Amino acid sequence: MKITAIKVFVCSPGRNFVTVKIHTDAGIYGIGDATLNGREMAVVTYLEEHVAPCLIGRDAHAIEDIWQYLYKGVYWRKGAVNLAAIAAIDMALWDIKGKAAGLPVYQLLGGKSRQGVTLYAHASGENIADTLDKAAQLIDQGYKAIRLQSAIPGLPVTYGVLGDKKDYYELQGNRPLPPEEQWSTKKYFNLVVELFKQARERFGNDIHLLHDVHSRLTPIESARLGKLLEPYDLLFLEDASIAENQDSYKIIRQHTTTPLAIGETYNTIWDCKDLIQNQLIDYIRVAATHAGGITALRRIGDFANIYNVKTAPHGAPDLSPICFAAHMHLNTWAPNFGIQEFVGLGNEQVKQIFTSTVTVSDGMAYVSEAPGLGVDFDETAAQQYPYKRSYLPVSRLEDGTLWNW
Ligand code: GCO
Ligand code: MG
Repeated sequence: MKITAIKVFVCSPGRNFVTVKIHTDAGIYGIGDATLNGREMAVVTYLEEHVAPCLIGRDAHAIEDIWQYLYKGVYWRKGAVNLAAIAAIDMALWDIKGKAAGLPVYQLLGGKSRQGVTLYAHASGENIADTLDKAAQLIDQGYKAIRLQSAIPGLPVTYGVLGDKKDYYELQGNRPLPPEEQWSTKKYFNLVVELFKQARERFGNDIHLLHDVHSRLTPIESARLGKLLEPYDLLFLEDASIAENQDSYKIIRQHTTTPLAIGETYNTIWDCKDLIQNQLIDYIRVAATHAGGITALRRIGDFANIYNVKTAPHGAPDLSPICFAAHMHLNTWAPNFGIQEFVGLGNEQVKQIFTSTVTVSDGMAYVSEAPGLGVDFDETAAQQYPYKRSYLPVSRLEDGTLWNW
């Protein structure tokens, strides 16, 4: 089965998505997600100019060889743009293999390890009461795990809080340049411990609670936060600190038993190898779209399993429903799956363009038995929503110093 064409699409149904479609001479096609938020067109050019020409005529079944060809075969290796491109090709090839075999991808990975995939939903509010009201609504809908984020008194909008935007799908669109936000670790500490104290008082001990620090603390500050949050029993504390220096997590680890999660910005296993093998984290959050597709995530997941690290794939709205479907197949199979982040199946335009067979009920998600990834892409519908240049915000300390957003 030979690859005959590779097409790249960019659409913006509320936010930008980059989608790859691979056609074969057997009449089967596959799709993959190559969205790199705020740098979308770099991946498009990389795919069209540097990747697609090398793959025409190759055997669509040779997933591993094509992965190695695009990774090892490129002298430069690594990189967010490179790995997003490889990821999309890889997902599309798994989709094709599944369709050719008449099997859903999870069957090709080894079959079901569980009946359904546990999700964690987001409650993001303007203050503690608002966040907890939103969490209560999610609990009523059946979610058993909730991520809590709240605006910080004295600071304008920060990560995880919607401000004047109606929902996650409207975070992008009319930003000619990156918006600037503000950060104060002192103000944050005052808020966050109180948020979890009140959450436990209101919801008791059976619900799982999570929180995303979004990398804004130093390791010793994270260690202190982990300690202060221990009484409130988090499922995990996400992205407490940047771990470009993976050793820095030793500082956090030696002070707190709060479980730690990281990985949504990682591109390869090398970004998390030390964190995993030194058991400095509890959950690895790599995304299929940003870390090289299903082939790479399976490998990272198996490696993590040896060290009792569970998988918890990134599930933000800037990953398309194709990535979510890829995660769902991995989650259904992985023996060490932990939990899947979930922000909904998308707005109406997203659902019109990406028709997914994944179903959600009572805080759980289920893959279908459709061959391949079980998600389709409507090119004509996508054309109605052209690309809009857009950026993630940047963050500064109160004195103007650039900080981690
Ligand atoms: C999360 C993430 C996202 C990222 C986003 C950036 O945990 O879901 O932190 O919200 O900020 O994916 O593009
Ligand atoms: Mg995050």
